[in-house]
Amino acid sequence: MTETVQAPTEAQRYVGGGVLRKEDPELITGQAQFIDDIVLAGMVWIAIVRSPYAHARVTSVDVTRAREAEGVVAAFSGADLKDDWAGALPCAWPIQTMSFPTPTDEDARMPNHWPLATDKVRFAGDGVAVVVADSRAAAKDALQLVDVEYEPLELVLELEEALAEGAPVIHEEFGDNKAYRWGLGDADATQKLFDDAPVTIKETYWHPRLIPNAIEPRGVVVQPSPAMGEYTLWSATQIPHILKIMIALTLGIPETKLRVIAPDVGGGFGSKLNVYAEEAIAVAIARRLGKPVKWIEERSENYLATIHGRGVLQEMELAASEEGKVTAVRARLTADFGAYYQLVTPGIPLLGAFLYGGVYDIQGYFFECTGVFTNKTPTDAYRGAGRPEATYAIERAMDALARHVGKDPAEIRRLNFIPPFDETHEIAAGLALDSGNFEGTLDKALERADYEGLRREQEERRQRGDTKQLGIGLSSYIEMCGLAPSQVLAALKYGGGGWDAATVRCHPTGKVTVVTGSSPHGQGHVTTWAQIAADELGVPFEDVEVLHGDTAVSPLGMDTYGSRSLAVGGIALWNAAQKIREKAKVIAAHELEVAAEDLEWEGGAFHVKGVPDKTKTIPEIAFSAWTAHNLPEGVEPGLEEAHVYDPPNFTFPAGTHVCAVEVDTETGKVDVLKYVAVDDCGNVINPMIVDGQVHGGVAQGIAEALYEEAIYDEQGQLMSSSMHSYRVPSAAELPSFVTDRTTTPSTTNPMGVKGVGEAGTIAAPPAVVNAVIDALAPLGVTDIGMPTTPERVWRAIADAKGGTS
Ligand code: MCN
Repeated sequence: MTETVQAPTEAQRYVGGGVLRKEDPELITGQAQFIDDIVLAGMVWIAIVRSPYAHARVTSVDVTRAREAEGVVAAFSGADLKDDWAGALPCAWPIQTMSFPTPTDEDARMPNHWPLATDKVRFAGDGVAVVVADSRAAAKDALQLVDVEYEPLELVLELEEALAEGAPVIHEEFGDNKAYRWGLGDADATQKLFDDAPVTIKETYWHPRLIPNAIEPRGVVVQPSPAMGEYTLWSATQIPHILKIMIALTLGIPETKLRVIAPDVGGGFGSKLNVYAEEAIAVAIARRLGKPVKWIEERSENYLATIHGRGVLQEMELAASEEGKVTAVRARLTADFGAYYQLVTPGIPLLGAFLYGGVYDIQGYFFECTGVFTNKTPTDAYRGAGRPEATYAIERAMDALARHVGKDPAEIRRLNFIPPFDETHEIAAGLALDSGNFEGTLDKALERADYEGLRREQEERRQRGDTKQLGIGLSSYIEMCGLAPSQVLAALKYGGGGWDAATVRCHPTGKVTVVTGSSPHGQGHVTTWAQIAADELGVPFEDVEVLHGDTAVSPLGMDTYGSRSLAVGGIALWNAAQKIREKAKVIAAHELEVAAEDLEWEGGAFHVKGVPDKTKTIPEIAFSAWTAHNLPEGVEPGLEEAHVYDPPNFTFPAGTHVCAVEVDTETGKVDVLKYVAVDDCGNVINPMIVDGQVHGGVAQGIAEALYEEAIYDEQGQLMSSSMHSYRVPSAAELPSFVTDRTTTPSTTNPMGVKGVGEAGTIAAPPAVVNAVIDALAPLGVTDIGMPTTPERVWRAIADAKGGTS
């Protein structure tokens, strides 16, 4: 696991430089091909009849009237399609209750999730029938002609009521609504540390349900080839490779007969890391009718039928000494899984399970999570997935501890940081961190934020009794990304591997094709992969073409999520490029009539040691390898290499974010005045892309802290069901972010890189909420729930004042 880390050298012309994104000209001139741009001859449209009830028995579904409507080609109920499925929709992470030193439940419960419900509906939006028509409008109009009779059932929406004795049961076969209970750590040893601690902190935090808002909603197009029994499925997905396997299994189609293409995809943020009912239904209809089928999600459907994120209740405890040195952390979660499992629903809490101790040097650790079914849209991965929850809990609790022992939030963090390390460091939760310098990120963030200046201004406002108070919030985070070593995934009961693949093809004309198993949907892999290949092969950046997202072109891959692509897929590419260099070196030595050991790679070419002008470049060798006129004995023609990389460990990016807010104590309005993000993602391939990733992530994190929340009424209807009522912030609500970096190369991989795709979303919520509480601490406010809307802030002030304001 200790490969030598290569920091970018001067000879590397592209890595580390702010190369402009190759993919942008196409995207910003309207030439990209998104799913809705795909139009096939003879194509029919589908639309889904969705339940208006959150919990009801389906007593009858009659599609007769819909079938007779103008433009309608067919209509099917869930029962009509029952035999089309070889299996239910997949859940790839069937968590079993694991043994740990407290009582355990039986194995995890795996409810069947059929593409269309037949017996009962379990959330408002659950599909019950599908209409097929020759236009989108005709399909949509005919939805009203499907006659469905429901027998409404009592419903459960809140976690506590779902777990209560005698609660209505969503999946009756299980007898109650508990999905699983899973734990980590030594409960007794941790309890002892709590018993011995002079200071303990116990806080409760709620992570609201969030609705992912990719700029492009989901969509599917299926082209069947009935004579061959073959299907091409285009989907606005993050995971074409995983989708292919899962659709093959759900529909009983041989995997060899299915090709999945992710065209240009307008963002996903985790919500397109899934296998959705509509994907399976579209293939089923294409198979039945032998016609191309299309479905495009509407934004309001996106709110109901695409997964939600978070929805987690946390009980967070710290044990500490009198001066605030933390000895133990205990976190207990209750997670709202919604009505069904989607692809990785049960695994989301586990992605944070190891990180509730944050960047702090603690001895005792205990985590447990209870997953709960409710009559709401299923939850699953949303940017950060499990890690924002962990970071929020520990960073809020550290501020609570600082207030308790009378220390500055920066001081309490310094007292507790794991000291800098550049070799593996094991933490109490059992992870082996790759490298870290947490205090380094704090120092830089405080300096960039002018922390002392901010504290001075805060004091002045307090002295003056200003109605607008200043608050300063810190968040020092760590995440595990680069998902993941396959063996670790096995231990966590995940159904797939964590490797990724790349192929490098050097063409005789000197051009290079990189085929990657990652599937970017906004992250810029076409650019950063080209930077890596250009430097490793000594070719111009412009000469590298990166292909992705089509299982016929890149058959091997594990796709893009968990900030894994660079640390896994990028390293696969790096390794494939090394294999090219190894083969090229043998050919170069042969042509230059020297031993391979006499060659050195310098400035993007092979040189004979001591004879600098005797050189061979990769494009020259690619041509020789193609003509094959003069190859050394045993060397095959052509210059193409592939590599599949399974990482030995996660990578652990970290950082400190500082947020300064102004809180209007009369109205409760919060304005973010300053936001400084200092992130450490190891060596950086493209600083501009990294900054962009941080910007987007921080915006989403601030949105969670201040604005966004899925709200249901007591009948289980989503009230925040459009962009009018679900508050996605725009640039106008956000300050200009200051981004900076420290560099602690990862020791896990040869490029020393760590992921960055989720850093901002993970770090921002506690930085913002800590700032809001910090502003109001002199008024006695110690807690405000997310999102900290003006109303919540105003009420917190009123409560602290004893109910008057
Ligand atoms: N990078 C770099 N140097 C580093 C780390 C990363 O130059 N040290 C570059 C990478 O080469 C890549 C980008 O930054 O071009 C992100 O890399 P990485 O951290 O490996 O993350 P992934 O590519 O695996 O992206 C997944 C991550 C996740 S999990 C979510 S959710 C998310 C995100 O990326 N969703 C996004 N960023 C998004 N950005 C956009 N525009 N749209 C989404 O849906």
